[in-house]
Amino acid sequence: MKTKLLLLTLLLFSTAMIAQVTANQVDDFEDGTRQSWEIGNPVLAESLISLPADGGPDGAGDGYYSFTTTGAGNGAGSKCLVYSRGAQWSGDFLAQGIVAIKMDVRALNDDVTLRLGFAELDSFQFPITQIVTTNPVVITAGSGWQQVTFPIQPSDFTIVENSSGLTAAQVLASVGEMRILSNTSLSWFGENGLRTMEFNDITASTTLSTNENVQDTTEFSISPNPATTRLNMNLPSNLSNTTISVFDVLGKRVYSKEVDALSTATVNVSNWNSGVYLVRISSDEGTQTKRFVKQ
Ligand SMILES: [Ca+2]
Repeated sequence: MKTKLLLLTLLLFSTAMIAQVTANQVDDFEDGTRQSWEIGNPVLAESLISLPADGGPDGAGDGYYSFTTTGAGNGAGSKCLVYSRGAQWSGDFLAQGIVAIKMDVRALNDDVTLRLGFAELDSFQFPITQIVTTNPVVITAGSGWQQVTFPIQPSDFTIVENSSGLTAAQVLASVGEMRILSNTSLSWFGENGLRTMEFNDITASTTLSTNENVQDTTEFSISPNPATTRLNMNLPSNLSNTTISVFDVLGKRVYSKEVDALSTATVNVSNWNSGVYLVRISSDEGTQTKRFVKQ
């Protein structure tokens, strides 16, 4: 009896200590850790997961999370799937007003068909109702970093396993596990096959808009995008000490120019290699970054 009471006390204590999801939290992978994203085998994780310190969407100094499946079998690491259990992606997403999960994603060597999954767990940490986003987001291999938005209203989900009879809304109010998986079918599990999927800035967003950190009147714009010869930029009129910088996907700066007191700027890109670039506008008012594709 005493042992049971002690266990119960420990269980309650540890439950209270579990991190809870918070609106606008971000996993940016700048601290060199997996930030609770696992594949189910800590030893395999050491070889299948890497945490490069450079080469995220912002180039040099932007760390990210990279997972390559073993591509075969049924064990941990074989399927295109990572999960966070009993950590910062647990708790009540609805009460926090979180309506979307946003992240930067890159696929190497094969396309990924991304879905988000959420589950309520029982006291043994087993999932008892599992929901998965009905509409996947397909990331084409080799297309560079893409910012994706997963709406997570209850109606965005399909219940794929249900041993406790919960609704999607009930799961979202008591999440114990969140997962990111690639599967062309609606499934709680990832698909087999050799794939590398990479993540950055996994964000618990309270808005569905695709670019929340820039306001309309202070936003710069790029046209055309993609472009073959000219990159035209419209700059907000309120900026001072403005510098335009362009980086390639490896974080190498390929262009830089001070453009004070200009509302438009044009860069000749006809000699640039095809691919994805990041255009950064730095000024006294702050920094904005957008992706640009050279065809
Ligand atoms: Ca990062």
